[in-house]
Amino acid sequence: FANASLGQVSRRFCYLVSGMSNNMKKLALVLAASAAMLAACGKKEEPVVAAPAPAPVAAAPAAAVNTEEKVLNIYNWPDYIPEGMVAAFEKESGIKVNYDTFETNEALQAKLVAGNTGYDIVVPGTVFAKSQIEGGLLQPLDKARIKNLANLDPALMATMTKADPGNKYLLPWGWSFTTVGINKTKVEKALAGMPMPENAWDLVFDPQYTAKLKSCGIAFLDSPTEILPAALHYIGKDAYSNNVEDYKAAAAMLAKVRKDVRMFSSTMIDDIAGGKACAAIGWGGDINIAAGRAKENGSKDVIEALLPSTGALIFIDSIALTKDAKHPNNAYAFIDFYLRPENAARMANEMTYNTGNKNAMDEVKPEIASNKTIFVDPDYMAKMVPPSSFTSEARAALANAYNAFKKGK
Ligand code: N2P
Repeated sequence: FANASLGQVSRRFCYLVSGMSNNMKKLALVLAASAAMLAACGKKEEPVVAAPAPAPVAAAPAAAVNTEEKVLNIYNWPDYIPEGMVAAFEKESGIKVNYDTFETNEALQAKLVAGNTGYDIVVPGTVFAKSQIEGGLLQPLDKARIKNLANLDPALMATMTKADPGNKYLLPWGWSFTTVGINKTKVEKALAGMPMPENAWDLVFDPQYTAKLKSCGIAFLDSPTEILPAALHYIGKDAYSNNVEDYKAAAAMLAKVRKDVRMFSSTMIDDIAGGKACAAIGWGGDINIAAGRAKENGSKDVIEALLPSTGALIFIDSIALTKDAKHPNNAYAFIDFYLRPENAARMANEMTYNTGNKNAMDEVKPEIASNKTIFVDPDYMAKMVPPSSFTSEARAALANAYNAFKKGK
């Protein structure tokens, strides 16, 4: 915490507790030592659990009886729900779910801004959700209708108040971090005796390494708001900077590695597992999925999500109701279903994503619970870059920087 402001410290502490609550022993220790800071985590927000928000106008008259057509339209990221979970909900509820996917926050943003999405539930990262709330694109949740809300980790909810003051609009779907993922076997071969860098970000941002790894394939997420924050962080700037000059500096750094980047993709699980890329800027959960898939396919290669010495970038993808959702009652039923501990445990076990469900740990497999890239250790959590948001000026600057980078200019 050496260089952190008090705000940063308490924010990081909230993350820290969020990570720890998955490990009750450690949590107990911290609680004892830091009761005052924990209280501060809770102070900024309204009570998370069962705080009845004002009922949305449309739903008020018929709260008890669900007269909606038995349909629910969900728009979520790919590879982000265990197999059969939608079918299980459909069977139990009689509600037919249409489940579509988007690959970047930018794509979801464009859809929401265009309006009439037809979707009831969407899952934006908090980095985008803040402005979507402010822009009236989402509607407040009627928390009285979500009884399993009590399963959610208050520390994670406190963290989310930065995007959603009072926790009125958003609930966590899944969280992880943007980092460097590698096929270690292939990377070591391509480096040909050159030692692995101390800071894993060097593998994708330092030409000394990228020049070697281009032979086995470097992949970047295809999203300005993923790559620029990582690049800014790498050059020692605020990952969510509002300074246009910082974006120019990041673009200059990126330009030096452009020729070594083989592909831009936001669904690179198969690319990594199948050997098209040996080093990637990707999402922790997806990299772990790739590792599992490679094993299933009989590969002996070791695929790993790395924990860079300077930290990775946390993201929290959040459940939200669109402003014009046609099936809010069905949406509440699905949200409550998703927040059951057994479903959160499946998200961890099968999708290697953390959901912030504090009552799921009993059902999480030991090999998942002990994976430090899924349930992050508190000391590493303190190094992570927490999510923030962008001004529209910064959005323009980062889109320009990204486009120039991708075009190779
Ligand atoms: C995709 C998970 C989305 C993470 N599998 C990025 N927000």
